[in-house]
Order: sequence, then structure tokens, then C-alpha cells
Amino acid sequence: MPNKGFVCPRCLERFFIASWQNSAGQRVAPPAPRRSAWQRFTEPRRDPSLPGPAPSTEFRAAMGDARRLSAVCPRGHRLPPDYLERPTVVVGVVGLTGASKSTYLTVLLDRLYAGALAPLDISVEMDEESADRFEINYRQPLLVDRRQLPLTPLLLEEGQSPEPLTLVFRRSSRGTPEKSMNVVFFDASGEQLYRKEDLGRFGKFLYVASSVIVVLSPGMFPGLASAADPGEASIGLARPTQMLVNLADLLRSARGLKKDAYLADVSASVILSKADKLCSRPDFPAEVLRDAELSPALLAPLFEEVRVNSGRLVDFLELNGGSNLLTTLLGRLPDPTVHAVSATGSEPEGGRYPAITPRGVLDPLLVVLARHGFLPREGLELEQALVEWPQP
Ligand SMILES: Nc1nc2c(ncn2[C@@H]2O[C@H](COP(=O)(O)OP(=O)(O)OP(=O)(O)O)[C@@H](O)[C@H]2O)c(=O)[nH]1
Ligand SMILES: [Mg+2]
Ligand SMILES: [Zn+2]
Repeated sequence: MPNKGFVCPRCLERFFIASWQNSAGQRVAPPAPRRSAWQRFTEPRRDPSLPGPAPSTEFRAAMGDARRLSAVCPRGHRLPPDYLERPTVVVGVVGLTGASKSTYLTVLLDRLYAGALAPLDISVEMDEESADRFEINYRQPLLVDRRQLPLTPLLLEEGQSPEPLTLVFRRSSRGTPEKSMNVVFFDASGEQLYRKEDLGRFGKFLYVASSVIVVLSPGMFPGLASAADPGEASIGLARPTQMLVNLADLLRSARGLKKDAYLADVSASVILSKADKLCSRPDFPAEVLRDAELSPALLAPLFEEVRVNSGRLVDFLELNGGSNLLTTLLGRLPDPTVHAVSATGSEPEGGRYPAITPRGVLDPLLVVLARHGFLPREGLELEQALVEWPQP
């Protein structure tokens, strides 16, 4: 994202030049550029009395231990190591309260941590500061204690944003240079994600989001009321539709685009959450709730399947009273894929889950990775045949 500069995951300011600080928090000169492979190779052989391209000991001493320097944003927030050397994708997880945003994110990040993408030669690492917060607020309660997560707290001050969870994805396939990307997730309270004023006040991350994952709870669809959690069926579809309209408007206005313009640089995936509750319904295409085998060679067929399953889920939701919402979704978000996901695999009983067996959690993220150039996107694009005139 060279022309747009960088974005600080903490204050969400965009900036073009980073400052540096030492471990005592003092501003210092930027560190010397990284040594090239050639320099690393020749340096040990060089006569140390000769002046060389590496910074002198005095220079190093003057700026403190170079390894402890960190890049900071203009407001002084420490950026994760090497953050500025990679492209960044900011992912906003959006949806009404109780949709499963936090539960989904917890299970997804846990799977990634556990090496779920290793078959695609991808490793994932979480920024230190995010990792502590993730462990205490998300992973321990849900995955160790198997308790229902509490609702995500409301933000109290205007202009605040939820704390980010910052990850680094690295992909090293044999014979190709390593690719890496920062992925910054934002998990807000659904209560502050549907009114227009609240989106502007508390949804600062949406102004810089390059990707949105929309989480929809089945209980809001009139035909799926039997899957509703307490209070959900009465919400109805007007509120999530309103949320999507406001979200789409905000994404466009943040980019200076007109209301009906195409959002070329944003990716969107939609999750039909809590799909474990739908499997017993005869009209639910239960085969779509699955974990596909991962391998580089199977990625294109996987994305083709994602497309087919998206179509089936759209049909299923339309038949269950969701046409208005889907029209909004498909018309205002850029080519979204629709996924059935069960984060927990089961219903909580008395506040606890009997077991946690996630299904379908990786697909929405794979789409995000492909749409932002980290994975090949073959198979994911809409069939050309559908948009082109038939050949004579
Ligand atoms: N059966 C089932 N229930 C789920 C699943 N995910 C979430 N739930 C239920 O939905 C409740 C709300 O989930 P959360 O993840 O806290 O919802 P949220 O979208 O983060 O809500 P806010 O933080 O208020 O915006 C959970 O406590 C569970 O009762 C799932 O995969 N299956
Ligand atoms: Mg939450
Ligand atoms: Zn900052």
C-alpha cells in the first residue's frame, strides 16, 4: 500500500514516515538499513579496522541497542516488529450484538495459532501485546474454560476504537520468495455497529478497513426463528439491513466515493453463524458446513466450491425470508462470498459448551487472503460466462 502510506493499528492514523524510539521511549534516528545478503556474507571476512558500510560502534552506541529500537506512529504508538515492511489488511468484523463475532474470531485465531494453514505453507504469529489480550479475554474463557464469552464492552468515548488483534502471516513455498502481510482484526460491540451516528463515533476502524467480515445470526431470518437465541427473533431483519446500508455508506464516504460506486479495494465475506443449529433442518444444505482439505493444489477447487456454496446459501436465506437483506448485501458490498460457519459446533448449556468443535471457520479468511493478493485467487472470481454475452 505504498501510495496510501501506513496505518497505525492502535490509533488508526495514516502516516507516511515512521519515527523511531529506543526502549526508554526517546525518539532516535532511524536504524541503519538492513544489510543485504552480500554484506552479511562479506562482513565477517572484512578487516574490522577498515571503514565499512555497517554503522560504526559509536553510532550504534549512540542510538542504543539497535535491536531494541521500535518504529512508532506519529502519536508515539509502538508498531510491531517489521510492521512497516509488509502490506497491511485491516479487517473489521461486523454484525449485531450476539451474532458470534467474538466467538468466531476467538476460534479462528486459535486455529491459525495451532497451525491450521500449515498445509498452505503459511505460518501465523500474533503481536505480543495482542497475544496477551487475546489469551485473557478470548482464548482462556472460551477455549479453556469453555464458557460463553461475555458481550464485547461498549466504547464510552467518542473517537475510540476497539483494541486491535494484530497478526503477521508468512508464506514460504519452496522456490519462491517469502511473502508476508499484517492482518489487523477489529472486534467491536454489535450494539455500536448499526446506528449511523455510532458507526461514525465508535467505528473508526471502518474508515481504514480494507476488508469486512459480516456476521449474521440465523435467528433473525423469519423462516429460521426456531434457531434464534433469546431476544433475537424479535430483532427482525430491518436492523441488520440498516446496519449494512450504513456500513456500505461509510465505506464509500471514507474513500470519497459516491453512494453507488464500486468498492474496488475492499473485500467482503459474509458469515451465516451458528450453523450447527441449522443442520437438522431439511431445507438447509448441510454439506456446505464442512472443512475442506487444504493444499496449494486444492485451493482453486476449494474457491470454486466456496462460490457454489455461496449461491446455495443465498437461495436458502432467500427462501427463509431474507430477500431484502440479501439484495442489500449483494448490491452494496463488493462481490461478497457467503459462508456457513459454526464456531463452537454446539449450543452452550448453562453458560458452558459441552465441547468446542468448530466447522467452516477458515474459508472466510482464505477468501480475505486471496482477495488481498496473499493467496492465488484462481477459482474465486465470478464465472466470466455469467457476465459476458454468450458466444455466437
Ligand atoms: N450454537 C452456537 N451458538 C453460538 C455460536 N457462536 C456464538 N453463539 C452464541 O451466541 C452468543 C453470542 O456470541 P458472541 O460471540 O459473544 O457475539 P458478538 O457478536 O461478539 O456480540 P457483541 O459482542 O455483543 O457484539 C454466544 O454466547 C453463544 O450463545 C456457535 O457457533 N454456535
Ligand atoms: Mg463480541
Ligand atoms: Zn498510533
